[in-house]
Amino acid sequence: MNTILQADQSLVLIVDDEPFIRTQLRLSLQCEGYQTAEAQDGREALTVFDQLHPDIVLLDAIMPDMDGFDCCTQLQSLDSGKNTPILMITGLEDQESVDRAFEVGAIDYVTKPIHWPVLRQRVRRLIQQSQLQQQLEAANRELQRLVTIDELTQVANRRRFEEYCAQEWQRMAREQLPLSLILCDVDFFKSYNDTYGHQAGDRCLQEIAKAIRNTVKRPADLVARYGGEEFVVILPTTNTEGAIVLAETICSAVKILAIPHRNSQVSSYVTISAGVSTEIPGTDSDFQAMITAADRALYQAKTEGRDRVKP
Ligand code: GH3
Ligand code: MG
Ligand code: MG
Ligand code: MG
Repeated sequence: MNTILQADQSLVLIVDDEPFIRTQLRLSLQCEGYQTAEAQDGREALTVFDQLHPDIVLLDAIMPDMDGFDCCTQLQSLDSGKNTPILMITGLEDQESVDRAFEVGAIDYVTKPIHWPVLRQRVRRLIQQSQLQQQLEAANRELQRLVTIDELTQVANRRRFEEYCAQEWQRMAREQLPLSLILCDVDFFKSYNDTYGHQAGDRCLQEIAKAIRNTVKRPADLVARYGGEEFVVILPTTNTEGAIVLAETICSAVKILAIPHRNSQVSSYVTISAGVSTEIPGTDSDFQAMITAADRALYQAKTEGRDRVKP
């Protein structure tokens, strides 16, 4: 194994059992400005790959111990290997070998003796394509984040809530299990803004969102910002009693943040009120009635004095 590491050049992993071919490839690639790493069989290639995460693998087919086909299969099964182009370089020209190389996931295939002008173009193109692919995937992830996450509080947004609620409504309908909803609203928040300013109001919402998120722990539960100072929690497979217990815990978690609110009429700290509703969904209905019920319960909590939970 021979490695030269520099910061900003693509790394090519050369895998071949013949030292002469490795040397020839190494020198040619280094002339082009690539970094190189080497392995002399499939097994060593897996180890080097795992350590160095190369940008491309040039893989010989026939090698002792683990051949190129098996090595290619194993690289493809690695999380970090799925997106790395593997170019097979081999003396085998029969149809079966070519077919097999593509079946195990090689992205391209060149035969020996190596025709260097062709190989250098292929290496360059494959690395460019793979980098472009990675940029696209990163942009896609960011887009997905932007359309589903509330920018201020970093919990799910209203759109994600509607989508997830519809999905879980159908799932609970199929399994005939209860779906619960907690709708939370900050008490006297208008006067909080009036007293401490809108920016302090924003920070307050961020802290409340974090407190709710830290309280809601099951992977299937979803916390979302429903509107201005309202948050909603979806609880699949949860009955009313369970939802009330969690709603009480959320209210306490917000209260013990001890965010001063000198103009609240119920406490010297920021508090929230919560409405809880539960349904065993039917396949022919939707979740709107459950939201209306939670909203009604929230209104009840407000009129009965705030800083409380109502089913
Ligand atoms: P109640 O106890 O009845 O809920 O009273 P309230 O004052 O909380 O209710 P109201 O609906 O009158 O006021 C809600 C306030 O929340 C008004 C609005 O300016 C504020 N608000 C909504 N979204 C945001 C936000 O993103 N940032 C800040 N700082 N304030 C917000
Ligand atoms: Mg060989
Ligand atoms: Mg409100
Ligand atoms: Mg409010």
